[in-house]
Amino acid sequence: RHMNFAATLRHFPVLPSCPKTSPLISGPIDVTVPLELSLEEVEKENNFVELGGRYRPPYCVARYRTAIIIPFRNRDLHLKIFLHYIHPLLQRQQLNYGIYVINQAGNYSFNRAKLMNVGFWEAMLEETWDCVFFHDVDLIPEDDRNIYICDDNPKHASIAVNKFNYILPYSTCFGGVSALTPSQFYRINGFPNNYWGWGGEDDDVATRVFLAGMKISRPAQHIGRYKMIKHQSDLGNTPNPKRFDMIAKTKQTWMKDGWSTTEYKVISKEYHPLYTNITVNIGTID
Ligand code: UDH
Ligand code: NGS
Repeated sequence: RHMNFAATLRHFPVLPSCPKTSPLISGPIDVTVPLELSLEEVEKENNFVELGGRYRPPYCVARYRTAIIIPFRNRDLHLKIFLHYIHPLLQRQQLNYGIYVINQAGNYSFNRAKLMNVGFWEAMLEETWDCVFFHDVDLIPEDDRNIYICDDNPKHASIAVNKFNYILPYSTCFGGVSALTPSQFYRINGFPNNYWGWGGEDDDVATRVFLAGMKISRPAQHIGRYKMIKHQSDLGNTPNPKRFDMIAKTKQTWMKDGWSTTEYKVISKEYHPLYTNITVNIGTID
């Protein structure tokens, strides 16, 4: 009887479709790093988010369903800042979304691309998402007109990062934040599984996009802006010395190695208030 308006609408049997363009979008966002904020406070800010980091607008039926996959190990501070900014932004975009943190178990060399494949599998097990965003945890979008939906071609979203003075470092760059529909993802056979350590895996994915006969789609320069949170270099993610040889051979490897050949073992799956945490054993190089 005393439910608020949004709660009343949630129980209303037929909701209207959300508008094509959300009226809640406002443009540039001032991103500062709120070091004082605790995770509990970030949870309180976001009390409309459902367990596991899931959300859908309470007052209209979302047109788009987007999963966010975050490759992760030992970046709790970044995750807290990311959640503080990403939840309100995705809600202003009126999306049905879910946040999946794919946490690599153990101290072996990090494998960002393989974690992306795992995240794709695990997210699709829960829901048939329209679009999957592959998202570094330390990149914070600075404009909410950068809509978290997919395009006709695989999308590279983080095109203007403060670290590179807001300029795309090279034309085939596909690192940081990218987005593919499931069918685009299948067409490129997902991400490579064998890039252990830093570098090159995103270039391999860009080559897959071209080999599969697609192009890279990008938002406008003034909209695809991101702030990268500064950090020390990680343990277990030193530059991979084999990466240059590997990216020269993508044409021979992409059909054999990809999402369909990803082997892993889920160690735990936890539904936290603002994200689903999936800890996985993805093995190690040989
Ligand atoms: N990541 C982790 N933990 C790690 C390593 C990476 O969570 O230990 C994730 C995280 O989501 C990060 C992403 O993988 O945003 C990419 O990591 P990265 O180290 O490739 O890129 P990042 O942008 O740092 O964080 C750039 C430093 C480049 C090092 C230069 C080596 N020559
Ligand atoms: C290229 C790397 C990419 C990387 C990009 C930007 O040189 O993996 O730099 O790096 N390719 C190779 O090493 C072959 S960044 O400074 O953002 O970490 O994404």
